[in-house]
Amino acid sequence: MDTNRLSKPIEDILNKQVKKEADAAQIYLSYAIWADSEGYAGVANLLFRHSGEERNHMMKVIEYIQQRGGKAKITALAAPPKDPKNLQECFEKIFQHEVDNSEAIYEIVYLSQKEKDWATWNFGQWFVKEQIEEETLVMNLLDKLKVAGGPNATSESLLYLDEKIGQQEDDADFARDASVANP
Ligand code: OFO
Repeated sequence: MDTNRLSKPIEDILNKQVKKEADAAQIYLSYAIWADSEGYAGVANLLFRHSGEERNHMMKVIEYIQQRGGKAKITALAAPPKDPKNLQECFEKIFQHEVDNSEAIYEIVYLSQKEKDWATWNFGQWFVKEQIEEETLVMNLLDKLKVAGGPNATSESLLYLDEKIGQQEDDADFARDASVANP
């Protein structure tokens, strides 16, 4: 008896998302290493933690596929992007990445609506909400950098900004309480 409750297109798009989340974890990891090497310890801390969060997103999708009787697929990962030139480019690239990811989530929700797969539609809503938070998080980083002087920020203002971002750790509950159930 076939107990798979996911259609082939839904299972495929969810598996595409598994890879996207794994790729995202690699992107954040590579930018975190870049930030650390540049001396931005606060930014590196945030990005390292966020990499873990992306991996938890991947696990959440895998768990859902398995729970619905499908089969999650693990594939090769994309190479991470090359190092950014500066913090401005780092935050801009991350923002673009999050927007692209939101689009991918919307595609899942759209397809599930088209197929009347309300379980997947409901599952997708968690990610829709999460993407609002993630886009806001990066918009706030860009805003802070703008106030610090943007691409022309002085070393002093960047040092101050980095310290401030590093201090975000305690109120960043996404990182503090992260788990598969609560990524
Ligand atoms: Fe950056 O978010 Fe996953 O989905």
